[in-house]
Amino acid sequence: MTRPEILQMGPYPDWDQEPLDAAFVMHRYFTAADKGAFLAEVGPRVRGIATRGELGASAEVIAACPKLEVISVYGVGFDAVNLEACRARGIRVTNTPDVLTKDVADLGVAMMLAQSRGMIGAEAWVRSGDWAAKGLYPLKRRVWGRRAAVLGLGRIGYEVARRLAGFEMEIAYSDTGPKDYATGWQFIADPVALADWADFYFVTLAASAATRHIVGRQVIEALGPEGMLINISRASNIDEAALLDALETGRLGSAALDVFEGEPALNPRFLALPNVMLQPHHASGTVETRKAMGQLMRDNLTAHFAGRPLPTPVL
Ligand code: 8YV
Repeated sequence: MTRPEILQMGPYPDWDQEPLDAAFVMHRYFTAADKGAFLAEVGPRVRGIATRGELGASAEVIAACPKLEVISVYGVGFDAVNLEACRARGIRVTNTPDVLTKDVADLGVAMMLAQSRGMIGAEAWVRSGDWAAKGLYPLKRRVWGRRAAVLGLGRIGYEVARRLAGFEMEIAYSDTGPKDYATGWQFIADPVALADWADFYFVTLAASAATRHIVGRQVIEALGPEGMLINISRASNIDEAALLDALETGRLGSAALDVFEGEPALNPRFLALPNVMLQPHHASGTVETRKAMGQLMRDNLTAHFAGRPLPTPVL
């Protein structure tokens, strides 16, 4: 049987690449110097795209593959896939939900703790000799007992909130409506009112055109000079220019971010700020989770080409 031809948008670990190469003809888009020429050459033969959450598949890439049947995303977020183009042509889309939920929640909570207690600066305080030279490290803010808001109580938001309950935090959330699985947590529909109430504000919302900049100047200023914003979703959920302005002027206390507009490049204004924690989009980045994501991404492709139901379809 001839192996289906797949356009691969970014690299995967060897434990995924080897089985992919065995089952399919993989065309590595990310290594092509001239991407236009590469697409023009292989696009007409491509039946599947293997991509990652943040890389997705643009309308242009999809249009260059007239025989495209399926796009398999290594990641839960599929906002970077042009769904309109897929719907118009009946192209199936799959993602990797559930397997990454708890690791993403863990990193969000870890960022809150590390940032609130100043752990990165504290490490530098020890290594630089400041501890011996200057004495006690400046006092930081407590986490337990304070108010945590979760914007988007889906799978990841729910796991964040469950973890925060273990820190005896007061929890409130916003979503499309109250959730029956949110017992003991307050529902505050309006994202601005939620920020007004909160000390810590977790953004755990699936990104779409409708949620773009849902965390804007009003939310950021309602959170205020003592508040902390934590983003483990997508950069597009936050108005980054408003965030930078507020961090620079102290209208927002601090932020802990795993995602950035235009990543892996990021706005250099972030680098000059002492009140922001910067992480390289690795909330799902554990060996265990990435292996499960790779397996599920491959299982979706295999099922499609074997004519079986897709394990985790989004379209
Ligand atoms: C990435 C993610 O896919 O799940 C998502 O939506 O953004 C991540 O898990 C991961 O960085 C691999 O590229």
